[in-house]
Amino acid sequence: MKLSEIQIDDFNSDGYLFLPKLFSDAEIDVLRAELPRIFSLHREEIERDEISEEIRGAFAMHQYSTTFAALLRHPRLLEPAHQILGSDVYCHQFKIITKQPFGKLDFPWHQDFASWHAHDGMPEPKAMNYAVFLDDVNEFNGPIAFIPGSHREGELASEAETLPGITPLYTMNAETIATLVEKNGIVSPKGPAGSAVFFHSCMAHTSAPNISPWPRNIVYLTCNRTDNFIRTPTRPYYYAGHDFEPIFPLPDNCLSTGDHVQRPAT
Ligand SMILES: O=C(O)CCC(=O)C(=O)O
Repeated sequence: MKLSEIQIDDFNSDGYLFLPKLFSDAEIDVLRAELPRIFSLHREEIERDEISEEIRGAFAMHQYSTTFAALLRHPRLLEPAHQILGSDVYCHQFKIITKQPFGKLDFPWHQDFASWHAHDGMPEPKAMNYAVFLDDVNEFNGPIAFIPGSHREGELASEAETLPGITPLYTMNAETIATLVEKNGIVSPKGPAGSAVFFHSCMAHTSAPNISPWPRNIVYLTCNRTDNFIRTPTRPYYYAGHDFEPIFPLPDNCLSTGDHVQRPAT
């Protein structure tokens, strides 16, 4: 799937692009059917709150789910990645962030590039996120929120903040966010399951806890340009990919052919 010039212009100006219903209900059903199995696995790639055991997310799902391995190479994500990043790309991170009904998980304001730069030695903000909603996302179940245009400021000041269970996140202070919001406001792309949002690695973003009875699962594929590979791969592979080989798209029907049918859990 190729993005139009207008879509690329919108992405360059706003720092994000929202694509309602990029994936069909049938495709989302195939992905969602995998979630109970994935979240029941006791592997280091599955992140749980140490006290409440609340699941926060699953990382590197392509290693233990053939269905998600197909999504990782889906042409509706990878072809736009090639267009926007202008090069071959590899997978820096692949994760499901889950917000369970009435769950506590939130994310303070941050730019992803700040953490990738500081932790992983990523030279430039030439990686970005291709996110797919696995559930309907509304104003109550913890949607992601952006400051449009904030990516044009480049990397801004941030401080490493320790959050339960994950490597410290480089978060932005209230003053920086207030200045950006004063200029550009806040938007929150919401929509039905199957919708996608692609966003720049310097996009300032956040998300609040889920105050609703509805789950909110979003998959994030982070693609990095192969020539922008990370220089200090010190974190585990599931936080920062150590395999810099380019990835290429599968056929468009890769989620509906049955080829992804699950192998037994490892
Ligand atoms: O899914 C979310 O609520 C936000 C996730 C996020 O910002 C991140 O993983 O960097």
